[in-house]
Amino acid sequence: MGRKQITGRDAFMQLLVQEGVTHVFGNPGTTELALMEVVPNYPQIKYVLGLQESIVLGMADGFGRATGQLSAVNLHCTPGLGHAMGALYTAKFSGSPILVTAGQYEIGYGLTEPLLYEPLVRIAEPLVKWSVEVERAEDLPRIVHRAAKIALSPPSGPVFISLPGSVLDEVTETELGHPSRVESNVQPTPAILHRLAQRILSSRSPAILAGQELARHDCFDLAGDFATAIGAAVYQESVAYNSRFPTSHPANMGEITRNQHKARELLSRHDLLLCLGADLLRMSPKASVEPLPEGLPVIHISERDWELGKNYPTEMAVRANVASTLEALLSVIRKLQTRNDIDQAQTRLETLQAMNWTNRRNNLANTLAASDSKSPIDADLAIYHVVQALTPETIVVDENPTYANTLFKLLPAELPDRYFGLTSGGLGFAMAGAIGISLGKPGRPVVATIGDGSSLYSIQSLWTAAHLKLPITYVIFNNRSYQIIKDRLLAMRKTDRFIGMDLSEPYIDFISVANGFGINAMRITDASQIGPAIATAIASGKPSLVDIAIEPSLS
Ligand SMILES: Cc1ncc(C[n+]2csc(CCOP(=O)(O)OP(=O)(O)O)c2C)c(N)n1
Ligand SMILES: [Mg+2]
Repeated sequence: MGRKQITGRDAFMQLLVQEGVTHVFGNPGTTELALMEVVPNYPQIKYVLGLQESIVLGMADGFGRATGQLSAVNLHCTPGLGHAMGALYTAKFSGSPILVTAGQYEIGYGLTEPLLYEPLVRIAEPLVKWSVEVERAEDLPRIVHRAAKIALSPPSGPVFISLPGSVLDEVTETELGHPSRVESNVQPTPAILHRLAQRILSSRSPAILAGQELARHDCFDLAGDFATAIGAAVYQESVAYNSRFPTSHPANMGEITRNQHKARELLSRHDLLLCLGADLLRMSPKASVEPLPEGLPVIHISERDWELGKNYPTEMAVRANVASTLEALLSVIRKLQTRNDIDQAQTRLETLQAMNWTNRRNNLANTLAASDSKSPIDADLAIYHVVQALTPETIVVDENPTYANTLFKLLPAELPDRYFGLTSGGLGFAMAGAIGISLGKPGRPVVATIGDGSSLYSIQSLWTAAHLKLPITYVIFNNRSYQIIKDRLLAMRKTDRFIGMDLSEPYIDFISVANGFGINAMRITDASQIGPAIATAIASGKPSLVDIAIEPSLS
């Protein structure tokens, strides 16, 4: 494409097309009108309206997590960016490659401090990989291409571009250039692979911490073969960003958890920790012990260099693509393994099987299947019935603070895109994220299991799901409270004087709320109704909401 006269707004849209952007998630205001004027001229890009900016960003985050592809967001200047900040914080941890943009006043006019004005770059800056304001239309190609390159290069993540109206309306003569992609599928040198293999083979009881990058690089089979070859126990990293390792693998031992004492106890059984594309034990509240036993040697392979050697000494820290590294490493290990190594790995695997995920899942499922139903419904039993009703291709999006642990124990997850969960700890992702995930995985049913409290941070996402007629089933675990906060007040502060933790008086009528947004909804008070309700909702291919009356319990 040669030099040509073009407006800033057209240049911006054409650059998005060039960069492969298929979706712009937005919420428009006056400062976005220059873009809204030309959006209809680019039908290859779908504009997805969210009714609050945290939802807009959450949808883009879901899309990024489901596809790994670049998307764009267009927010309404200062208040819009402000609303989106919590969701931007979440997207930072999910690593979604998003070009976040906001409309800004004409360059210079902000000096008079009109309504809605504040410099935007410094607001977004702490949460993005690059934050910039475009000052001249002729800079748009360089800025958009650079921003896309930064967003997509590992560690991927959101970037921010402030778009002043005067730049979008400027006519410029410029070349649009071309996208650049950083080839980051790198693996260690043969010498390093050899050292890694020898070190791993010297271990008598290795453990693997399986992390988000295994799903991102779609290498579950390979990771499974690797764990089998070395006879390692596999724990799933402490934050459930996504599915992290096939649950049916005999060495899958379940979640490492964010309980420092438990993680430490589990890891103390091992003489080497292999952290594969995972965070090394990202925790939540403080505890009296470190989750990593002192002196436990660590090998960490990750493309996110910030995570390497971050909190703990690491014997071998390798910045590389986890999939190609495991592939190369496995073949070196197979060459170096003695008969004795192979036998010992096999013996370790056999020992693990008695207590592996599958075994414990079967025990728990049998107990729950035999348990009596009561009303309101026991949460574990409700999760069991939801899980039993899922089809294999269903994607689960979860934001269920108290009950997520039961879900991990019961949900079979063989595929990297089976499950998407918490990334930052901030609530409000799942209602909106389910929409982005559904857009990114057309044809796949999505079931979003969400706490009543969590759902209300972004409940008007229901409208976008209805508007786009997406096959999403929202399942509300309705215990009429912020149960986890109550549990923690009791456990950590030894008091049960609960102020600000009940969602009753008035009772929130989710059926009316859902109906009001154009969504079919059903209230469930008996566990036996759960399976049929979920199955019907999934089969309908339409958005729906299932509100389950859950027994609030103080555990
Ligand atoms: C944005 C945000 N605000 C507040 C919190 C604190 N918080 C964590 S869990 C929780 C309660 C969630 O309630 P609900 O979804 O009903 O789950 P339950 O605890 O009842 O299982 C709250 C308020 C948070 N993590 N993020
Ligand atoms: Mg609740």
